[in-house]
Amino acid sequence: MTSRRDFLRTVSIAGGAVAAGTVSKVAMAALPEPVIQTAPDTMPPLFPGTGRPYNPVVTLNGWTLPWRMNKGVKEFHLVAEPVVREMAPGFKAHLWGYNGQSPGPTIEVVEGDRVRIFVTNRLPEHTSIHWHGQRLPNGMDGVAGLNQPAIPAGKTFVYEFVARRPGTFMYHPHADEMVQMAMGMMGFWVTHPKTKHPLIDEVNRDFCFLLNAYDIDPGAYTPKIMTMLDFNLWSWNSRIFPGIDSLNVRLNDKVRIRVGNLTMTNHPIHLHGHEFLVTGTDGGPTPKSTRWYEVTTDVAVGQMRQIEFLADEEGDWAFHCHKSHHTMNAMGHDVPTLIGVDHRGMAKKINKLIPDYMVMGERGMADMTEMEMPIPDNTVPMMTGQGPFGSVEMGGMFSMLKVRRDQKPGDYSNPGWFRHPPGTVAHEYKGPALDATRSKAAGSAAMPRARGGDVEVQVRKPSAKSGH
Ligand SMILES: [Cu+2]
Repeated sequence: MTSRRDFLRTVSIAGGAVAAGTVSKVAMAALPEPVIQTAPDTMPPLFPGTGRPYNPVVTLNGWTLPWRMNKGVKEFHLVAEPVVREMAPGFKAHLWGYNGQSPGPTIEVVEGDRVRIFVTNRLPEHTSIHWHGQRLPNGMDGVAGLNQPAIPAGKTFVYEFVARRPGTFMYHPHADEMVQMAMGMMGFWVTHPKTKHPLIDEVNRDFCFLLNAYDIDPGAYTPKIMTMLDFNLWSWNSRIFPGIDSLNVRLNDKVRIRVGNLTMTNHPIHLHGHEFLVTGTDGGPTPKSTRWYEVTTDVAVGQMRQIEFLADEEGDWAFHCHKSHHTMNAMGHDVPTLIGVDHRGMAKKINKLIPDYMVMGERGMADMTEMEMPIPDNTVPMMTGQGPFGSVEMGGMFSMLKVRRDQKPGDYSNPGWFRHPPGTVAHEYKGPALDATRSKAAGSAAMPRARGGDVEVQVRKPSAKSGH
């Protein structure tokens, strides 16, 4: 039996695409050697060595799959397999993915390319791949049972079609889908336009990532696959803050960000400091007449959105999902609200009963980092990240757009923290204090009530497991 090491060669993608001319006829008739990448770093863009030229994307904490040209056909080899993904430093998850990672590598092709994708199944169960959003022959659509037999464990299937329209796409299994997507099987696909497209602008930086979610108990490694809505890890490309790389750009770069959502809920993606246009959806580039400026765009389940903006404000700008519980990491959220309750000394008393108890709404989530609450091994704190001014109190779907005057073109490295010009940072007011007098009108309604005195609601609703 050949070992995995013999079969799969680990190749750095920095070397670029495999050139067709260097491979013999016999080799071209064989399966393309699968390229495996296990590092969770954001890899530099893969410039095409063969085929039509295009401006490549950068996959956040991910990479692009090299191909080989075989008589004019772009051949890729995806290997569906169990992987170990570092979701953040100190926290590894046992997921399923492709070619060493979850999500799988980004596939980049050009409009009009004939594409042949070999899919080898090294999972313990059958699978298939659906090419989400593509125009293709019905038998290539990848719904197991409907369009093709499922790919049995150990077998390789071939998909082949022409990438007919330019845009932002995804791929994922359409066999035992709930389990396989809960385990992290998905990937990004970009079809670049073959000529200048009236609705697709050229950009200096083109980023992409998938929204995905997991339910992994603190201290555990494997996602719970039966979870419907109450996931506890909200990730971008199976990474959680502070494990998500920042998007580093040069001042006045035109930037495109493509986002696909393969979680079970919607995510309002919010950018600070800039306004953007939604220039593309699942259906391709949006007509110019439909575009308006926004700072948040909702990406619903199964959707793709591409946003574009001019990065013309220097700084470290937050970029995150606007659902505040999606910028938290694993922890139970059945915690009573105690804001307004004088709980001085209470934490100590409760701690006698529940050792790790922490009061919320008094000191902010900074306690999580500063108190160093004991947490199980292989777990990241619920909210963390140390910024230049203290704890950022964030987790999950959070990153930064870093805009710098001196960031070199083509340089995607992290420039460090922004150096604020003097006098441009919010600071403490040190003048005389004012008595906080409460306005008589405070708390009144638009009209006086007909009768009855003040009523204060004292009820605490019973907690219920709810969706997100
Ligand atoms: Cu969200």
